[in-house]
Amino acid sequence: MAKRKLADDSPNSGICDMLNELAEYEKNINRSTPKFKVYKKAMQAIAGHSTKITSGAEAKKLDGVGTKIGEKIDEFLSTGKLERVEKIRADESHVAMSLLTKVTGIGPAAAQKLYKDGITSLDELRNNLDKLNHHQKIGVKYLNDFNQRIPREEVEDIFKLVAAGIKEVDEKIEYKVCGSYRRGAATCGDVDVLITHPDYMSQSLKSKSGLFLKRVVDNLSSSNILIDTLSHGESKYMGVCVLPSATDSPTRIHRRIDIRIIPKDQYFCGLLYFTGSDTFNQSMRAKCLEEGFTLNEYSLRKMGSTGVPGEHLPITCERDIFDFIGMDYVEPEDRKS
Ligand code: DCP
Ligand code: MG
Ligand code: MN
Repeated sequence: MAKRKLADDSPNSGICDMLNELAEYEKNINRSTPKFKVYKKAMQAIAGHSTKITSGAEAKKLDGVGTKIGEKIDEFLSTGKLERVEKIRADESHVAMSLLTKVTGIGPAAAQKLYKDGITSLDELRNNLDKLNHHQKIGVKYLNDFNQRIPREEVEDIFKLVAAGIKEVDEKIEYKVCGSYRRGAATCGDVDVLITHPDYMSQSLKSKSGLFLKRVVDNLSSSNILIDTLSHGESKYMGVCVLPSATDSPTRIHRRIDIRIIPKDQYFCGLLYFTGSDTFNQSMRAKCLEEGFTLNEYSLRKMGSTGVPGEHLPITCERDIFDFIGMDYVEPEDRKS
């Protein structure tokens, strides 16, 4: 979810906003994933830097910041703006598409289609709900709420209720909050919950995973913790949650929640994946390929000489995955890029 400001509390939030705007432009208008990733990676490196950056040269010392971005930072620091960003802001299609892609479920392709159909504002979107799928309609309904970051403490409050609801279904279900929360973020875009059960192994009947997840979702829905569904598949639920009015939360903002179930024997690959960050996952997968392994959210496998991956390697903790590929263990808090 790169849709909200990631770095409001960073001393370099101006630079981060600039890079975010360039990233969004590359994604939405130029449809260039490599350039989007370059800007995003630089933005994340700078967002994680705790002191104010005073020159492009200083920024370039950070992993992920190259010469061209260094030059842009110099221009931004000396003039307070960037010519390229000013041009982008004058591009009507970019303005419309950045707005449309703020809605969960509307990606660049859908935004482009809506824009071609003449939809350029949220009011027009609300008047054309028939052009949207279910996920996107819910996205429009809660647009304001979903674009607000969730304070870490609220994630904890939500999770307490979710955990109680999970235990009611089955004491043996194991669960953990992953995503940006597990990486120690002060604010999160959504609540990411991973669950597993000792009776649910990758060899189990597929329907069994659906059963545990469905029972958890049904229970949390009946106690009004989950109040809307974006999608609900065999192993992945995407929905909307809210703290009940009885809790002493000052707000009742609707929050995005994802719940995934992973077979117990694949739990740690799932945990690693779901903890992210997405860019950290990408670089770790790249490292795996270099070392002759293939990693995904279910397994780590050694690539055979014919290019066919072998059996799932035995993994009993996250550290095992790092050990197999000869990479130093990285704590969740440090899994940035
Ligand atoms: N993930 C991934 N690649 C994606 C999407 C997700 O590897 N394209 C993994 C890494 C993410 C995790 O799933 O950390 C959870 O996805 P989120 O979109 O919830 O991302 P975060 O929790 O990291 O950030 P946010 O605070 O925006 O929710
Ligand atoms: Mg998340
Ligand atoms: Mn998520």
